[in-house]
Parts: sequence; structure tokens; C-alpha cells
Amino acid sequence: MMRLGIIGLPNVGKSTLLNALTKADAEVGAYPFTTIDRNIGIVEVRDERLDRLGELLKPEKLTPARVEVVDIAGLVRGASKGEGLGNRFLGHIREVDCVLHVVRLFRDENVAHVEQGIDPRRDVEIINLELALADLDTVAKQIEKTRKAGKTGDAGAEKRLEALGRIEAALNDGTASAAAREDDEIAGVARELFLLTTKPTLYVANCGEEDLSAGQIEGVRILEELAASEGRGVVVVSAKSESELAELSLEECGRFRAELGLEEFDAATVVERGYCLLDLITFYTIVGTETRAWSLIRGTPMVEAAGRIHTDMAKGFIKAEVVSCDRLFELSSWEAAREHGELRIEGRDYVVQDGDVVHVRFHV
Ligand SMILES: Nc1nc2c(ncn2[C@@H]2O[C@H](COP(=O)(O)OP(=O)(O)O)[C@@H](O)[C@H]2O)c(=O)[nH]1
Ligand SMILES: [Mg+2]
Repeated sequence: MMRLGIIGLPNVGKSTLLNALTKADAEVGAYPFTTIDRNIGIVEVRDERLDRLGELLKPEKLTPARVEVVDIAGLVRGASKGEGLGNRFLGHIREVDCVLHVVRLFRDENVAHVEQGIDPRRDVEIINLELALADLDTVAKQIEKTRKAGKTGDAGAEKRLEALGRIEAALNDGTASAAAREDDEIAGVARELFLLTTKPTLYVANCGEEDLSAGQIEGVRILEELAASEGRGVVVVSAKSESELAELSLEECGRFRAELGLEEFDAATVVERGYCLLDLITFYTIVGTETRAWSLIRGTPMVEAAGRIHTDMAKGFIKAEVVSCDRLFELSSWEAAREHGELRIEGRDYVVQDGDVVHVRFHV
């Protein structure tokens, strides 16, 4: 299951955002957002292609992709040096696949700002610096380890050291997230080391309701500029209004939304937009009597995708049979696809594509 972590300075609206998502979906209901505890919720991804696969393949069980959303509190200046239980929280970020970075743009004298005053660039830089420092630590340890391995005659060591050196340099000059986008080798090592800086990240501009209805917000412009330089996206919300709107009936909610000029907001919609901005794809598996959708970061090799389904599938991976769901819709059954020779045989390094229907063969 894809895991999404909400990060940001204290008092920027992280918990309010998670709350709003939970409550909004309690109302809408079709794709429930289940709260596991105060800090974790799960949302099912709305998916027409999966519905069509269900009609076609008639599996006993049809399972949508699920995304887990975790509120990771506690990041402050100095977190990478252990400030405010920093290491523990950084560890939690390491475990997520994608990051929602909430930035405070709302003004409210009653809500203390840990850094005094609204300044999105400063706030983002504080958090990103802590992430980069933690990553530099990880990379330095890895360089040390690889050097030792090189001395005992590990042939791959030199090439790896070179890649690690490039990541280190990019981290030092704040370009690591852009570098990982352009350089597959950097991306691969970054994923392997669970680096924080290179995780797909979406900025959430948490605005005051009064600013939203006024349009054009300076902070949003600044944030968009910054995000663009990193190849990232921005979504604009008012977490507080959303959590209040979620208390209303659907009708009232719709009326207020229209008056305030606010877009639809429920977990499914947010996840859909996030999908695009985070560059996520969906692939499908047929295992026994179950057809199931999975979210994946674009560019992930087959063996890693298989490992997300079950670690045994990665360990014992033999090959995968693959057909795109569009082709499967045309052929109308898995058997027909096989008969027409349309099931491609792909190996461990095949990069999974959006809409692939996959049958993994592995030994246990
Ligand atoms: N005025 C205003 N207050 C907000 C908004 N979003 C969050 N808050 C308030 O800010 C405080 C901190 O929010 P919280 O979600 O707990 O922040 P967290 O520390 O990032 O989890 C709470 O009192 C919220 O009601 C907003 O858009 N406008
Ligand atoms: Mg909180």
C-alpha cells in the first residue's frame, strides 16, 4: 500500500488537514477514509478502469488501491540533530513513499507561529534543510561502507562511490530532488537508501478562508515558484474551512462551496490530484480469485513493484506476464490475450507502466 506522510512545521494545519479528509469522507461515503488512529487514515482510490476490469474478469474479489495517510508531527529546526525527538520523526518520513508538505499561509494571532510571521520560503527551507542534513548523514555512512567494500575487492564499489558522490554534491547545493528526476542512477540509489529529499513531494498551501475568496495570494505565488524550481507541485486549501464544511449537510456544503468559490474536497479528489502531481501510476494484479489495483511511483521496476505486493514475490521473482488494460478491454479476456500472444513476458528490470495488468510468476 502506498503511504503518504504529512509533514511541516508545528501549527501549520497538518492535523486539521487529516481531520478534514476524514470527516469529508465520512459524509461522502463511497470511498471511505478510515481513521486508524488519530494520526493515520486510509483512503481508497476511485478508479474507473478497475470497475471495468471487474466487469470483464468477474473476480470473486475486486480491491481498489489504498493510500495510507500519516500525520508526521514534530519536525522543527534542528530535527536532524535530534531536536524535538527529530530522529524519530525523520525515521517516520523514511517509511513513506510520498510526502505532503503543509505550509502555513493563514494568519491568526491566536495560533502561535514557531518561526514568527508568515514566510513560506523560510518555512519550507527550514524543513528541507533538516531533510537534506539527515540525508547527508545517510550518504556519508554509505560512502564509508562502500570504500571499505572497495578495499576488499568489491568490483561495483567504484561506480557506486561515483554515484554517491554526485548525490552528496546535489544534497549540498539543494538540487537533489531535481537531480533524482533527471538521473536514473541517482534515483535508484536514493530509493535504496530511503533518502528523504528525493521522495515525491507535494506542497500544500494552507490559506485563510478570507484570502482564498479574495483570490491571488502572494504566498501561493512564492510557493509555486519554489516548487517549480524543484519540479514539484502545489495544492491550495483552507484546511480549517474544509474541516468546518465537513460538519454541514451535503446540500449546505455545496451552497457554501459555491459562494466561497471553493473546489470539491474529499479524500478521493485530493488523492486524484495528488496522483498527478506526485507522478503516481496504477497497475493491476490478478492473483487467484482477486483482481486488485496498486498505486506506484512512475519509473519503478517490476521486481520492486512485486515486492510491494508480497516480499516473497520479489525474493522468488521469475517473470511477469503483462498486458495493458486497454488492450485487455479490446480482447475481453485474459485467455484471449494469451491465445493472441498479447501477454508480454517481462523480467525484473521492466519499468511498470500505468494501466499494466500483471501476473507475477515466482517460486516460494
Ligand atoms: N485561522 C486558521 N486557523 C487554522 C487553519 N488551519 C489550521 N488552523 C488552526 O491552527 C492550529 C494548529 O492546527 P493543527 O492542524 O493542529 O496544526 P499542526 O501542528 O500542523 O498539526 C489549530 O488551532 C487550527 O484550528 C486555517 O486555515 N486558518
Ligand atoms: Mg498536529
